[in-house]
Amino acid sequence: MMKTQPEAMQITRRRFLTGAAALGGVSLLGSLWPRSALAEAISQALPQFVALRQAQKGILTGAHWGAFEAIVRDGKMVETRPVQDDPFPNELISMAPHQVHAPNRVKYPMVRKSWLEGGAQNCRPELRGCDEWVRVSWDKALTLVSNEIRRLQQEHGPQSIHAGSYGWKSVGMLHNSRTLLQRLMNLAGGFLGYAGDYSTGAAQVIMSHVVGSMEVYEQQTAWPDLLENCQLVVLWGCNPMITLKNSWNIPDHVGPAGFEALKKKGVRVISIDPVKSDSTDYLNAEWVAPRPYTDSAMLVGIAHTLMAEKLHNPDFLKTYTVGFDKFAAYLNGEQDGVVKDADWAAAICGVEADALRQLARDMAKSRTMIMGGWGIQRQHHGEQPHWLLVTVAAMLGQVGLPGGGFGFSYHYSSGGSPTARGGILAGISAGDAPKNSPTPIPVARIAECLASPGKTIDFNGAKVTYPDVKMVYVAGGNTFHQHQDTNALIKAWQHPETIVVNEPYWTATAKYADIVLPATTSYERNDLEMGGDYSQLYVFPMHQCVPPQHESRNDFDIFAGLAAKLGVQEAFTEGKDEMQWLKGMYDDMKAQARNARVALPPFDMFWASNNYIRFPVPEENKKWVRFADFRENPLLNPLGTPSGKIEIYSEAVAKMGYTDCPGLPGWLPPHEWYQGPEASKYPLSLNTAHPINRLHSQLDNTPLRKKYAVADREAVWIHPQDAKARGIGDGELVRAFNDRGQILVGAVVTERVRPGVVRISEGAWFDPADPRQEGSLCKNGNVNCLTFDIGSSSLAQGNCGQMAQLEIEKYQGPILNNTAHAVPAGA
Ligand SMILES: Nc1nc2c(c(=O)[nH]1)N[C@H]1C(S)=C(S)[C@@H](COP(=O)(O)OP(=O)(O)OC[C@H]3O[C@@H](n4cnc5c(=O)[nH]c(N)nc54)[C@H](O)[C@@H]3O)O[C@H]1N2
Ligand SMILES: Nc1nc2c(c(=O)[nH]1)N[C@H]1C(S)=C(S)[C@@H](COP(=O)(O)OP(=O)(O)OC[C@H]3O[C@@H](n4cnc5c(=O)[nH]c(N)nc54)[C@H](O)[C@@H]3O)O[C@H]1N2
Ligand SMILES: [Mo]
Repeated sequence: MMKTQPEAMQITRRRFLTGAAALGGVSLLGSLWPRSALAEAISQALPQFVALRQAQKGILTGAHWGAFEAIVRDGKMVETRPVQDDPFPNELISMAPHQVHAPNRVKYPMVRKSWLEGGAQNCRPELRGCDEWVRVSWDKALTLVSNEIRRLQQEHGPQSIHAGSYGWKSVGMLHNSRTLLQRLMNLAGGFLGYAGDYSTGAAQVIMSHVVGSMEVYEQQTAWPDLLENCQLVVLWGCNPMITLKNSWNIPDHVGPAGFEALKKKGVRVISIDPVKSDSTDYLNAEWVAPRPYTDSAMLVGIAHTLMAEKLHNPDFLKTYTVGFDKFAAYLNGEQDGVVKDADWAAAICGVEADALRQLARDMAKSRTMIMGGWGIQRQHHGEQPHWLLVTVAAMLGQVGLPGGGFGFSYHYSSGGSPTARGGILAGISAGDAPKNSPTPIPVARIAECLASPGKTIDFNGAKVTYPDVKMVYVAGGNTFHQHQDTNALIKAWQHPETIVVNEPYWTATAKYADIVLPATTSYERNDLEMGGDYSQLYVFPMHQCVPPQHESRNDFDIFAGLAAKLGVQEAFTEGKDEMQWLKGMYDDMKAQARNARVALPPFDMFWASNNYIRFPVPEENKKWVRFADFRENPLLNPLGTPSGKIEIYSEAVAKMGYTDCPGLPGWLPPHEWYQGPEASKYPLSLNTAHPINRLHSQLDNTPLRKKYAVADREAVWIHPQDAKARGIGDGELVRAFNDRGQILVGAVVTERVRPGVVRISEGAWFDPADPRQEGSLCKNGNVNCLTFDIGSSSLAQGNCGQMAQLEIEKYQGPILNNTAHAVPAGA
């Protein structure tokens, strides 16, 4: 990717730079050269400083969906252009103007009427979501919030304030709302935080026992190596062409480009998914559709075939793993008398036994990369599928070989994009937690924690007791979208005395708060962000495109304002303003880059040039193979497990004594599924994949919605057989329901789902027809009204958002307007 420059030219170009800097800094430079010329000149001097080759009309910034130039006219963002470097630009980028100028922005600080009148302790929490709103001044709002923080710290201690605030916020290393909230709370006396995340709750905990690291966020075998050596890709519950659209940082989109190359090369791909995904189409993959939530059984059956047909690699198992003997005994049914062969698996997973056997043979005869997605672990007993994927990969014996093994992040933030050589931006930190800070709760146990203070649960070998939470503070997350069993959440949400939400928009979480503080979008402030989560390939400036809209403020300024009221302003800001923070971050990154022998321009010049940095990628990193060092010398490079090897059997997990996650992986029937007792009433199995044209709930309030909404609601994909049996036609309104809730969705009748499966993507904003009524119909189709809220197991306590049994029927009730994106009365 990097063009190399002859040494002599580099020197003269560097000299040019020194001379230019000596002229006296940026403002002068800026006036001597137009911006584009400046960028061009620096680029020639420093090849890693990429000149934008487009007309330099736009303002360079970025988002989870990509880096782009924003075109601003008369103070309004009107258009966007992806940066030319982006190998796979993404339509979501075009929604930035709609984000800024959305009609449902929170315009002013607002307080719920009963909270304002009654105070925290007489706030009538049952009126959250249906009370009136009162506009207050910023000073009043900050006084109310800071007084509450002070009171609770004094009277109930830090465990009474839940400020974990899980969520995907916006990109930016300074204006990181969640970290800023935690920074304030640490200075104010501490807070209740969380452990884990919604993405990989089950997998990250079990993987640390099985392979000694979270694995899900590790760099993957590099794409160039994969393209050269891999003969078979198995996408296991993995839809990369969709999930790679967005990244935690600004995406480099090297992953989708990798898959494009894979397709061009004609590498065989098999997709194992109850839904025919866009990736299946794009990659011309063979589609194998198991019954939902039965992957563990399917994997056990495949493992049995490998063993029975002697397709496994005993040498690899002996040298690099522990516990295969116990697993073999499980497969042979030595304890329970049940032989878990392909026929046994087929009866559970609904894929024919011969197909399972063939899959095992194909994987064994080819250089195979098993790419595991994460939907399969966002389930009850979600620890098992990834543990079994590693076990099957270990039996195949290709772990650590070029192009083979398993990879759990090819579908996420472009894992496998080779690591660049340069510097890394460190963001603003949450600071040190005070000594008396409470033990964090598993992130997805929030509702149970709010509802059941004093209750003790298991968590990865430890016990966690829920404190009595009096305040919840959310900044950069959308609890009413992310969390399971929305109706139970609403009840739990009534327990705290005060709920504060910083938000750019009137999301359901904001509507269910007591105090809402209007936050800017990332396009209204200056920031810096890395491009490429795994590659660290780019440094992007995020230039402010438009002024803060309405009365919104940056989260940094909101928390600095609260810090001032709490007497900790100096510690919060360290006496630095926005640009001083950014310069500090840049300078640290630049020093690292210099140590890696990559020269960068001074900050002011970088900033003024409206340009970005692309670091060089060393050749050896393009050949990097995950676990190669372990394979080469397992004694010198052991894994971080107790044995130093892959643990097919984990003594540590076994010792915890959990029946819902024993020491050996296997098939454990889930809480709800098609063979469970609930299936007679609720025969359909839910699939809640991540949305194609959103990031979770983000962008639901933009015109992109027209692409997927059906009858102005979130879509439900139904197999023609299931639709016919219920008299449902394509495009019609459907009520989807179970004992936990009911939602309105629009039917897409399609053979892309396996019969018995319905797909409703996560992320539609919750919009109850009557917020005063328990279990009211959600008019927009928030799927979490239907999911259940239990932990994946006593081990990981991950969420189970990717499963539930339900029924659907044609909707024949009164016409209900969708008000999900409307502003509440008085706001
Ligand atoms: N059923 C089911 N549920 C799921 C999932 C599933 O597969 N199925 N997936 C789960 C997963 S993996 C995840 S990661 C979660 C995602 O859950 P969230 O991370 O909560 O989802 P987002 O929609 O990204 O919410 C981010 C919120 O931050 C706000 N925001 C953006 N920028 C800023 C800012 O600068 N300042 C402030 N104050 N706010 C800002 C946005 O407007 C938005 O409301 O959902 C989980 N929920
Ligand atoms: N466009 C877009 N990209 C995103 C996000 C987004 O919201 N939108 N979110 C980002 C985030 S935070 C995360 S965590 C990742 C999520 O990445 P993942 O968790 O991997 O994504 P999902 O869409 O939840 O699930 C991937 C696939 O698993 C399949 N699946 C579900 N249940 C089963 C099952 O029981 N068996 C099998 N075999 N397959 C099953 C689904 O049909 C889907 O095709 O994506 C990231 N990228
Ligand atoms: Mo996630």
